[in-house]
Amino acid sequence: MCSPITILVVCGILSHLTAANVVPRTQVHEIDGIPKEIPVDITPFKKIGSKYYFIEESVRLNWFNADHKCRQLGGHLLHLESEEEHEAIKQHLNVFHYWTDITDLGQSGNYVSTTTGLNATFLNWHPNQPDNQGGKEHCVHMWDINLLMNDLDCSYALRFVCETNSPRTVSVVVW
Ligand SMILES: *[C@@H]1O[C@H](CO)[C@@H](O)[C@H](O)[C@H]1NC(C)=O
Ligand SMILES: [Ca+2]
Repeated sequence: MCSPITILVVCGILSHLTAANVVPRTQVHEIDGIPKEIPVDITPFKKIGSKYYFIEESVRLNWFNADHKCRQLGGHLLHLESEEEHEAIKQHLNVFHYWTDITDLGQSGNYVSTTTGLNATFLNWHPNQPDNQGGKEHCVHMWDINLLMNDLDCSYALRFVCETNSPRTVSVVVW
């Protein structure tokens, strides 16, 4: 004899077993980037080379505010990693002053990337830089026609480039 409650429990188990017999098949794929056919809006970032950037051409900010603006957009200041990346981004820049994510505010002469919190690994200094002119140049920008690096007073208002993580696409197929 079953009480109504027992029957409910048994029926619950039976339906669970029945459902468990039909094991859905799943496959998970993870790929770099976003397939063209998937309409993902990544503005204001755009892909240049293999990374994603936002180039601020109209507003000029000091280094701290530029860093803040990039974070608000879900990114960080430009984090250059190679000569190849430097060449790619240069083609898209219109003037000769853009902040990067590098600073030696923590310890003069020790250039750190605020993206990684570690020593900057790619530094392509303009000739005779960094010179820490007047003892108050602690933020790094890309400068002059070749957009090479120079240390500059962090309070100067410059254009800047933000960068965001490269998107990855994860698909789950169930059938
Ligand atoms: C970072 O660079 C400084 C010299 O500029 C060096 O003293 C320090 O050990 C480096 N830190 C790491 C984690 O490599
Ligand atoms: Ca300088």
